[in-house]
This record gives sequence, C-alpha cells and structure tokens, in this order.
Amino acid sequence: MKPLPSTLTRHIIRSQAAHPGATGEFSLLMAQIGLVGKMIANDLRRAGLVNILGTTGGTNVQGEAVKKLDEIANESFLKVFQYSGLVCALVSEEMEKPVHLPENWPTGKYMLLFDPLDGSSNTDVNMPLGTIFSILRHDGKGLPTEAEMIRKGTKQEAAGYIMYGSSTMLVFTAGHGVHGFTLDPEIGEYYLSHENIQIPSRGRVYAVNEGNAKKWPECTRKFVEYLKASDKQTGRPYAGRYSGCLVADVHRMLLGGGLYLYPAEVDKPEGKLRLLYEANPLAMVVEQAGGKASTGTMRILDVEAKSLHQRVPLVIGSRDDVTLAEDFMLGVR
Ligand code: AFP
Repeated sequence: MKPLPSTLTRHIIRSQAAHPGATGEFSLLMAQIGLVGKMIANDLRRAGLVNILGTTGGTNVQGEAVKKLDEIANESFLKVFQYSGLVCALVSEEMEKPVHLPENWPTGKYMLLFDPLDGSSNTDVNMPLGTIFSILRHDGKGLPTEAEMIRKGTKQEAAGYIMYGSSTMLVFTAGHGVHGFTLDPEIGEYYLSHENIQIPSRGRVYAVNEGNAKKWPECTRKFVEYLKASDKQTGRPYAGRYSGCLVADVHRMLLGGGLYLYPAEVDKPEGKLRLLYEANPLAMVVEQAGGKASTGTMRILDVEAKSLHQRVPLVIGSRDDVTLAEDFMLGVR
C-alpha cells in the first residue's frame, strides 16, 4: 500500500513533535491559515459568477481603490482569527489600525500580519493573486501595543504565502527550510508537493514594471538594461516576466531562479511595497530557500521597522542575481 503523501496538517504535527515545549498553538495557527487560503481560493474561483468582481467604491489606507475581493479576503481572516484565541494582534494591509480583538476573550501569543489579497489589479482579469503572512511572537503580558507589532524581519517566527494560480499553493517557513503544499480542491486538503525548496543561485528571468523606468535612478535603469543586453558568456538577455502579483512573480523565482524588483524611484525612495506584511515575510522565505532579499542597498530583514504600513524598495530572488543588482545600485558596477 503506497503511503499517503504528507499533508499540511501532518507536516505541522511532525514539526511540532520536534519542539518538546510546543503547545500546539503554532500548529493550529498554521492550519487556520490554510483554512483562510481555502476560503479565499473558493471566492476567487466563483468571483465572476456571483458579482464579487470590481471595486467597492472605497479607498484603503494606502489610498488605493478597494476591490470587493480585497474586502472579502480581509473578512475571511477576521472571521477565522478574531475569536480563534490563537492571536493577540491582527495587522492587515486593508486596515489602518490593528484589528481590535474582543475584550475578555482568550487570545494567543502570536501576532499575525498579512496582505489578504496581493495583486488586486488582477482580480477582474483572472490573473494570479496571492496572500502573504508574517507571524511574530508577543512575549509581553496582555495585548501588545501597536509599537510591539512593528518588528524587524529577523524577529519573525514564521512567514509564507498562498498563491492562487493554476493551483492553490501554500508555501511557508518556520525557520527550518521552505515547504510547498498544493491544495487538492476535491477534498480540501493541502499535500506536500515541494519539500525543502532551494532557489537556484542564479536565474535567467527578471520581473519588474518597466513602465516605471523613467522614474528610476540611473543605476537601476543601467542594471535592467544590463539584463536585457545580449551576452552568451553571461547568459543574457534575461527573459522578462511580470504578472502584477508579487507572490506569483516571487514564486516563479523561488522555483526557477531569477529576480523580482520593485525598486526605489527618484521621487519615491521608499518604493511601493510594504515592509511588515510583504517584504519581510517573502524575504524570510527566500533566504530560507538560499536566496536573497534586499532594498537594493541592504538586507530587507535588517531594515529598522518604524511604522505599520512602512514602504520599502524590494529586490528579491536568486542570490547571485540580487547581489548583481546591489552592485549596480551601490555604484560598484
Ligand atoms: P495591488 O495589490 O495594489 O495590485 O499591488 C500589487 C503589488 O503590491 C504587487 O503584488 C505587484 O508586484 C505590484 O504591486 C504591482 O505594482 P504596479 O502595478 O505598480 O507594477
């Protein structure tokens, strides 16, 4: 009889067994994140049929038009976690302030920071989307202050993403390698499909919105032009692949090598992406897989966190490719 492939639940329980002092809270937390992924995947699959495409008419804290699916994905997180007793803080890209957890209700020691639906420009055109999550631990008494939720990326207990593509995949790390689980929608179980993912040290693909090229500093333009120049010896030109969804592009690089950039612009030196619930979690995943994540001049996980929705430039992917980007952006090349 062939053994059942490992599932997310079995993988988490086995990992928990390796931590004698584990209370099981983290295992439950990860299982609940898997549940939110199933709920969001289900909504995305039916979106065109039940009139949940398009915008709500509102704008979020980022000043961006809110898509109905942004709100629905955010609500899925609240429904699953607000009364779960597993978390003591919930921080979402869609909400200016941390979610108010009910008084006199059990809470847990974990703080969950997330982008519930990444790639919103893709919602109405059936293109890939993602969810990104970062897990911190609160060691203080009672509920954490907002300041205690704003931590450097190296303080993360775990991090990961769910990609809603041709299949739904949950990819995460708890500091012991990166593992990918593919959802079997027929039975609603995630199966271990990519154990111990290792990103190639170099790729031949780059992902960046070249429509912004005129806004970049000269060093960034020079780097992207370098990738596009023909040179058999150094394996150029790289192929351009940009999906409009950070999770999908990073997932491509994680499995096949290459790099994604959302660089600093002359008028926006802080870039577009968010440190706490986009760059930090993806940086932890990519570093655990042997890759690199940088602002272009320094390691993402070392960036001082100052505010909940702090932006940061991001260059992430294969180690050699990110190092090459840094050489250009630091003026070494
Ligand atoms: P949205 O969720 O607002 O579409 O932003 C997606 C994103 O954060 C990231 O997923 C994409 O790589 C990047 O922004 C796309 O931004 P541009 O549309 O400016 O290229």
